Amino acid sequence: MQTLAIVKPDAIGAGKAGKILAHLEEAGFTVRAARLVKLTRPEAEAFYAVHRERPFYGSLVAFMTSGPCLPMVLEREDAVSHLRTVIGATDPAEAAEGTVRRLYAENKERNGIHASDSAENAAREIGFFFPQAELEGLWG
Ligand code: FUP
Repeated sequence: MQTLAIVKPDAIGAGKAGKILAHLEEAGFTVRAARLVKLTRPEAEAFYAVHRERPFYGSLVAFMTSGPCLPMVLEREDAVSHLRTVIGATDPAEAAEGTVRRLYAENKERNGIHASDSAENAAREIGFFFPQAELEGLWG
């Protein structure tokens, strides 16, 4: 099973990408695809469209377009729910000890990493960043 993670601009800027990737690999995930990208405003708005009525939406879009981020396709058994456990709660201050957000993130907005929250969203979010042909070409 696959899911989508994004190492966010705060973690990339702080030089934490390598540590986060090692953490994810040690948690049993295989990296199936990855790419460093700088989201445009329309891309970030579309990715977080589900949150467009929330008060933090504008600030979240500004943050997500502030620098490069690293979307990646991760694979392991029970990938969606396992990755949610490994990254921890949205607010790093509330995230469990040893989780990616607790270890490497700053605050509720600059929270280091995104992970899909359902199998349906994982499929949609993987497709947002990685065309099927590109995924097949990497491993075929
Ligand atoms: P999560 O699934 O843990 O990433 O959290 P949500 O889907 O609830 O929120 C998506 C993103 O919105 C978070 F990663 C960070 C941002 N956010 C804020 O900036 N402020 C908030 O109060 C809640 C979320």
